Amino acid sequence: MPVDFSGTWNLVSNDNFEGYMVALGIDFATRKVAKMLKPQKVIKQDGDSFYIHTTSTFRDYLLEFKVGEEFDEETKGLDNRKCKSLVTWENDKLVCVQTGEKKNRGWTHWLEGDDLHLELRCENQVCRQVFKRA
Ligand code: YOG
Repeated sequence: MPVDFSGTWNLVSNDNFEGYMVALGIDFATRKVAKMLKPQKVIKQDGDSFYIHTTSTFRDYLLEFKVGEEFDEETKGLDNRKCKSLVTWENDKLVCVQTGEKKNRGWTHWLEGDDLHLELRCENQVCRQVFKRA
């Protein structure tokens, strides 16, 4: 049985989100608001097609992609950069590399027990988020 990330997930912990946002160049006032948020993720997975909608009271971000197919990503409402993104499977982990202005940018999703994990990387910063099913 392949791993299935589908569902509605609520953020329960968010380690070093501040460092990740600083690495992305997010200004102080925006960071102050953003770190108070408890985002929710709605994930729809159909084979290798993904829909990941991250929502909050402040901004939301929708990403749709197919595993193994590079796409143009514009991080609208986040840091507003353009990158070439590619998501691949590494065993049961979903790994995204976001090639662009920022070095070492990307993220990894995996399941651990009943929890959804997300590691967000930019330059030398790593943010670790954990979500539980809503
Ligand atoms: O997830 O790309 O699931 O896209 C990263 C926030 C905060 C806005 C959130 C809004 C980066 C202000 C998306 C937070 C900080 C701060 C809720 C992470 C930038 C700006 C949208 C992400 C992947 C994997 C799918």
